[in-house]
Amino acid sequence: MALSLTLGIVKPDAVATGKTGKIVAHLQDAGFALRAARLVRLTPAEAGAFYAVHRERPFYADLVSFMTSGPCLPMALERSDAVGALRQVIGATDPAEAAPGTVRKLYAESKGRNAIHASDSDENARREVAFFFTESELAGLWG
Ligand code: IDP
Ligand code: MG
Repeated sequence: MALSLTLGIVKPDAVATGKTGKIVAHLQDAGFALRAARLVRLTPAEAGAFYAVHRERPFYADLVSFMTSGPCLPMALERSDAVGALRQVIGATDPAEAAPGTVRKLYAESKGRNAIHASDSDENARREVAFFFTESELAGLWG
């Protein structure tokens, strides 16, 4: 299958507890190449826009508060079937339900503070990668 890109984010809980390196290594061991990455402290407006699809959900305010609580690490990740593969590698939203060996089973604290984000479709991956990275940062990966 052709190579594709997806967006991952090491979330503020995992950055604050020093798990960034282990999570990046886990993703690389799973066949992902890191094509762009930057530590950022999101503003409430940025986090709110990124998660706008969830704005009617009861956890939205907590999610925006959590995602702005400290730096996070957005990453453009490349692999064959990148979107589907990253969802497999991160595991279920709630670490209590995540399969053994997944990033969330290994590193997440709770359903809200769950260590990592991953795009859920190719369309959203394109939007989310473009949310954080410019074309020049992506070095022509997407023509
Ligand atoms: P996903 O990250 O596995 O795609 P989504 O349903 O898209 O899960 O939710 C986005 C994020 O919102 C989750 O990763 C988690 O941080 C938070 N979240 C989702 N559901 C809940 C909940 O029931 N309680 C608290 N936080 C939640
Ligand atoms: Mg989601």
